[in-house]
Amino acid sequence: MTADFSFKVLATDGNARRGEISMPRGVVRTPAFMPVGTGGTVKAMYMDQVRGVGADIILGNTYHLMLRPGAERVARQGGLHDFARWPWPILTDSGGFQVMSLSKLRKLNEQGVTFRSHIDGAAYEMSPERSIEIQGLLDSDIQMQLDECVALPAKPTEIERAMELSLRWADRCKTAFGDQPGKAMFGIVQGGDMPDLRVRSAQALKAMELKGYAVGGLAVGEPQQVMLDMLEVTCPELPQEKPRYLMGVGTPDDILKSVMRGIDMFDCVMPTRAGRHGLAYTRRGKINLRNARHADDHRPLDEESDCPAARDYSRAYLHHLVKSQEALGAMLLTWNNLSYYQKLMADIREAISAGALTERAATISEAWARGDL
Ligand code: PRF
Repeated sequence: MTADFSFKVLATDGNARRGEISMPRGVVRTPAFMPVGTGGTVKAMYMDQVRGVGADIILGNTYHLMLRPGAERVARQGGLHDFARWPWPILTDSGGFQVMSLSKLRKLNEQGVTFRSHIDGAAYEMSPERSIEIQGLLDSDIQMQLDECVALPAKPTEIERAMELSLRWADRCKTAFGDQPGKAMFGIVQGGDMPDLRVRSAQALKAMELKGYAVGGLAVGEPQQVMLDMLEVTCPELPQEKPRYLMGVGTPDDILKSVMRGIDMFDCVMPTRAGRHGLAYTRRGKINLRNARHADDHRPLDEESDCPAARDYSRAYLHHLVKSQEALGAMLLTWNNLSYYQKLMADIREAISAGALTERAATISEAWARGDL
């Protein structure tokens, strides 16, 4: 642990990097998967369990926390780490993306966004400066610039307008954030599915000399190959010595392929949300515990896992919990899924150090393709 924020590449394998982000609250081993803790909780998980499966950092959301319980209230409670009892690093998203997908009556202009809460219809304003102020009140370790993400497909003029606006907002966020040793503000590359816009966005952000860079505006409706193509044009434009975060991605397959193109950090609701919907991730693919074929199956999800949820409970019991909508069903499956995701990341990191990522990726996807045991 260090007083400042720093990133070190420890090993590379092709374009994939294994590294370490150090900051006062802890070290993040990369490639990293950040469990989503939207409203100050990783749903259906105790923080002990989140830590126990190997998470070094979790994600929180400016949008949700500003609406409820409010950023100033979290600050009065000593910040998000104390409030939620997660003393390790937290990255917060800036709110722009969530405003666009969740709020009502949104209006966006140069100054920022005005919107109404999806909870009670109350009116709010968010500017780049206010987003950074809120992330500071939360005491977030890695803060994100306010950006505009357009869903794909979109018109080239729309994509370009949003990308340029996001660059101006990046500059304002950089000024608002100032110099905070031990913390970081990341810029977000936009540019939709247009390679030339992606390159321009990445180059302009690189010139701002930020402590890290995210790739946004992907996994928003385009085919996987388009996302991968965009990573192939974007990553080479970003500085080698800074962390790269692909926002809101993804499936295990998306993660493997994105790591191989140079991404270091990920977040996604998939393992937590799927867990609450009766879906289990395993080495042999996804298992839908709602299916009647599990009703008399005494086997655990994966007897070789070191996660109790995967190893110690029968599929018959998990099926029963899910069918009866018991809270414990969501809890056990979320635990299993986050454990699976963290194990995947640990395998990826180890394979990079061994210079064997391509082979390991093939082994992993062959096991998925073989299907359930
Ligand atoms: N911008 C922000 N948050 C995000 C995205 C984005 O483009 C995405 C897109 N996949 C997820 N979360 N600020």
